[in-house]
Amino acid sequence: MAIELPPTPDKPIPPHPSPDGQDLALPPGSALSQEATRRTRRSFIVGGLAALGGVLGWRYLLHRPDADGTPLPFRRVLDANGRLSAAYFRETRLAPEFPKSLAREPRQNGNAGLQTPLDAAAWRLLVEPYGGTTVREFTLAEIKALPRTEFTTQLKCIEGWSVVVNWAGVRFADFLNKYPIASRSGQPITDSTKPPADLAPYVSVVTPDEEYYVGLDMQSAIHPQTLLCYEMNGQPLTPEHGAPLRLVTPLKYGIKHLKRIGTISFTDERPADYWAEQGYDWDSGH
Ligand SMILES: Nc1nc2c(c(=O)[nH]1)N[C@H]1C(S)=C(S)[C@@H](COP(=O)(O)O)O[C@H]1N2
Ligand SMILES: [Mo]
Repeated sequence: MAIELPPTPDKPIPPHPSPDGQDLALPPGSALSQEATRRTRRSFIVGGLAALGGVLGWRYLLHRPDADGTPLPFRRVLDANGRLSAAYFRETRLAPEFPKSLAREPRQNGNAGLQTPLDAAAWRLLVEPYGGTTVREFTLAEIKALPRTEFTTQLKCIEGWSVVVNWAGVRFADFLNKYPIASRSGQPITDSTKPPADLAPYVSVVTPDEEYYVGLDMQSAIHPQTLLCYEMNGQPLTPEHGAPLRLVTPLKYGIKHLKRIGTISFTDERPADYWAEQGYDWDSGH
């Protein structure tokens, strides 16, 4: 008997190793270092109890009820490890970078939101400040006036292909440092690992015609490799690759690299996302 399965996205490509020599120091006060402190204290207590309990205690541990096939106390440690690695990824993980000489032209993939001809002179980036009502307008020249960041990373499409591409633009975090419109208090982002407490939790990015739209969690949006990108492989973006401004966020699949940004807004709830609505993972990290 044939079982009809709903269409599902391709299996994600397994994560590749992070570059060597990363600084493993934990940012003080971060969720990660608090967890580490808590666990140190906890292991001290657990160590004392184990010494007291000896073999009897050990037997008790092994005969506690199972959770997912693992004795409960061990399952708790596994879960804590899971939380730790999630915190580590959020705070310090970088996509691997490649020599610029390996960069290639990616195929044009996906043209939702690119159907109308681009009027480059009339284009503006529109940003709705968090908790505000007055939309801010930015010209491409104003965006290019901000600090430039360039890197060469892999663009991975969820369909199963990838290509090394050199990107240049403005870090979204640098944009929010100069224009502090993502926190209610108007505080800038001076350090993406220590964002203001009242920063919006989500960012919505939409094409000018609203045909393509993606949502990002703020942690990903202010990651040091997330760009408002205006150049690909040393040339201004062409219309089919997202001129005049596109998103680049290399820890996520290509579906999040929205081409031809129209409006950016900040939200309390997960914003609508074109491919998430088709059943793909909302985060789409790899
Ligand atoms: N506006 C818009 N942006 C988009 C898409 C789209 O259909 N419309 N497709 C996405 C997908 S699935 C991929 S893989 C990348 C591909 O970028 P490229 O065409 O520059 O290679 O663009 C992303 N950005
Ligand atoms: Mo894609």
